[in-house]
Formats: sequence, C-alpha cells, structure tokens
Amino acid sequence: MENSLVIIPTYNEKENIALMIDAVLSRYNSAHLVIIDDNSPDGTAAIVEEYQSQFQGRLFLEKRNSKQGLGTAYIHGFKWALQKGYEYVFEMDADFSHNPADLIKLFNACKNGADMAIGSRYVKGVNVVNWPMSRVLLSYGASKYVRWITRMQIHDTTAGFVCYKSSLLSKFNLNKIKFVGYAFQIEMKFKAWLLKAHITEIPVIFTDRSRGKSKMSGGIINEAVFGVLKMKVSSLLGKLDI
Ligand SMILES: Nc1nc2c(ncn2[C@@H]2O[C@H](COP(=O)(O)OP(=O)(O)O)[C@@H](O)[C@H]2O)c(=O)[nH]1
Ligand SMILES: [Mg+2]
Repeated sequence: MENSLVIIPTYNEKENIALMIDAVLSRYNSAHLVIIDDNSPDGTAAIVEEYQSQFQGRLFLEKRNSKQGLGTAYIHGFKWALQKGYEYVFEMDADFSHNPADLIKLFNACKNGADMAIGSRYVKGVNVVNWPMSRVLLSYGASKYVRWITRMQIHDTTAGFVCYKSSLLSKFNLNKIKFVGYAFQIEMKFKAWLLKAHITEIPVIFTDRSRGKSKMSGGIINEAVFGVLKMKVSSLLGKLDI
C-alpha cells in the first residue's frame, strides 16, 4: 500500500490502540498511520508515543486539546494528509469494527480507478456482527433514510471505513464541512456524489468492538436526521458549499 496514510481518530482507546497500530503497520510495510487523539483521559496518546520508535517515520500522532468529535478529527487528518502529499487516504476506527485485513481491498479499488472506496455493510443484506438489534436497526434505517432523502446510489451512507484518492479529497473545501459527529460520514459521501466522483462499495463485515466503549450519543443522531434534510434542501437551492 504505497503512498497510503491510514487516519484513526481516538478517544479512550487504550485497550485497542497498540493492537491496532501493530495490525496496520506490521501487515502493510509501506503504509503510514496517523492517530488523531482528543486528549483521551485514559492515556491513549502516551501508548502511541511508546510505539513511535518501533515504527520510525511511519507512525504519527496529532494531539488535540479536547474531545471535538469524530468529524473534525478526520478533517484534521485529511488536511495533514494532503499537506504531506499522500495519494491514498483511509478512514478507519480504532476498535477493530473495521478489519485491517480489508484495507487492501479498498486500496485496490482506488488503485483501479475509484476516487472513493467504501467498506460497506449493506451491499447485500446486513453484514454486521455483535451489534445489539437496536443499533443494527438504527444504522440500517439511517442508511436507508439518507439514501431516500439524498437519492445517492450508495447503500452504506454512514460507513466510516473509506479510502479516498487525494485527488478527490483536494476538491473539497474542508473548512466547509458542517457536521462534527457521525453525520460527517454522510456529508462526505453526499459531496463526493455531487462532485460526480467514481464511488465504489466493497462489501465488508463490520464487527462490534469487544474492548472499550462506544461514543455514540443522542445528539449525534439528531444531527444526522435533521442535518441531512437541511443539507439536501441547501443543495437543491444551490447553496451547499462543497
Ligand atoms: N479524536 C476523536 N475520536 C473519536 C471521537 N469520538 C469517537 N472517536 C473515535 O472514533 C471511532 C469510532 O467511535 P466508536 O465509539 O467506536 O463509535 P461506534 O462504533 O459508532 O459506536 C473510534 O476510534 C473512537 O475512538 C472524538 O470526539 N474525537
Ligand atoms: Mg466502534
């Protein structure tokens, strides 16, 4: 995976982060990894620092002062990636819900012409393991809702496992991304769609975390439900900044 940067946002991931660093960097010898940590009280950042000497020049840490949401952490990572000149930029969670072994599938899709490859749970049925039924229904329902409102031909509109070609990322005005929580994932896909990017969905199996805690909250859901509607209306009025 040459010219590749994997971005992982973290908030209290001390149980996962060391295993994840190793899973990515030992498996893919040429890939780089940046962790965007929001001053996790559990000391996640210090663990990353411990590993930096083992993966000299391939493991980076960006520390932010406080918990500012997953969306803004990715924006920070995207700007960092574009400034350093990586060609393939990945989004992935720290908790092993996204299988590091699938990174290569997303990479190959982008190498073979896609601008954006989405690790998708909903291409055929529902490929989610260990989530409570309520969470599966929420996520699946959200994906259907977003597809219906936006008319994007994407099955997993809320997926957080993505590879972007930097040529696509650089077309976004990253200062104009509005959503800070999970809806950020929807906004990126919708804008890529409006940019007529070549988007492909690669089926993956999503497995709920077995270590640490989820940061999902009610406010995040509100942002998604009402925000998506607003975003669609703005785009119809020609008022959406991409
Ligand atoms: N930097 C940063 N990372 C976050 C924040 N919220 C969640 N994360 C990370 O984003 C990823 C997904 O969050 P997670 O809690 O697993 O969400 P869930 O899988 O949807 O329940 C994990 O790697 C989290 O550590 C945040 O506010 N800031
Ligand atoms: Mg998770």
